[in-house]
Amino acid sequence: MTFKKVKIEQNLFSQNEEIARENKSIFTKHKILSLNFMGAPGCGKTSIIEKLIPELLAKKIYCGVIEGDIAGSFDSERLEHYGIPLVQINTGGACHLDALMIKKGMENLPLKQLNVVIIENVGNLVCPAEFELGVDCNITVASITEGEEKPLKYPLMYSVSELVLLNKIDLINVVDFSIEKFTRFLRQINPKAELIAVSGRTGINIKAIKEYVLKKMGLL
Ligand SMILES: Nc1nc2c(ncn2[C@@H]2O[C@H](COP(=O)(O)OP(=O)(O)OP(=O)(O)O)[C@@H](O)[C@H]2O)c(=O)[nH]1
Ligand SMILES: [Mg+2]
Repeated sequence: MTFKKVKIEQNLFSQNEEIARENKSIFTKHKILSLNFMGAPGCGKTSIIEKLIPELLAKKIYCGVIEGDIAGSFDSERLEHYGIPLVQINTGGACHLDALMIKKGMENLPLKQLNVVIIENVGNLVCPAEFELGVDCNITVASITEGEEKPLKYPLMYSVSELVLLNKIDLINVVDFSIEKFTRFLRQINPKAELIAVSGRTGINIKAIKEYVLKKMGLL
């Protein structure tokens, strides 16, 4: 019974990896930069995306978004006014997006017109990190209200990401949070990840995220 269960999981993961490779080649073919925003529920993924999109549009970088939620379309509704292509995926209970969901999402985006595809994964610090999607850049959003020790408690999430956004930095004077400690813990798990302290509310350092994206696109 236990053996059978493990075998099924291995098949699932290998099938996912195969589809993730297909996704990657579709993004590459269309010269699209794909970004996968992950993080705990409420860490500020949508808030950061809301602030980043107008920065990119101002540079004539056209974005499509795939929103992943267990249920509902609150986040898509928040982005609707930008008039950009949006796909809402409801996982119906699954705590992560998988490569097949992204493939289906891509089929519903006008890829020929896009430069960047932003994916907002389901709010969760565990499962999204286990499923490769075939993207160029995994991003973990951490918020200072979650505590400094999270990189050590959720190491996979922090180790698969090349960019970590430390959000809600506008609250630094009212939250008991040490940036030095967080950075030290992050470095134990992922010595290379870029770390940017940001605010999805006030816009602090959103321009630095834009610059990171431009660099990834070879435009800076
Ligand atoms: N003070 C402050 N509040 C923030 C910031 N970013 C987000 N919030 C607030 O945090 C709450 C959650 O923000 P969301 O952007 O919805 O978070 P999320 O990660 O997209 O949440 P899920 O999609 O549900 O996982 C909202 O009330 C935001 O206004 C920030 O930088 N500073
Ligand atoms: Mg959200």
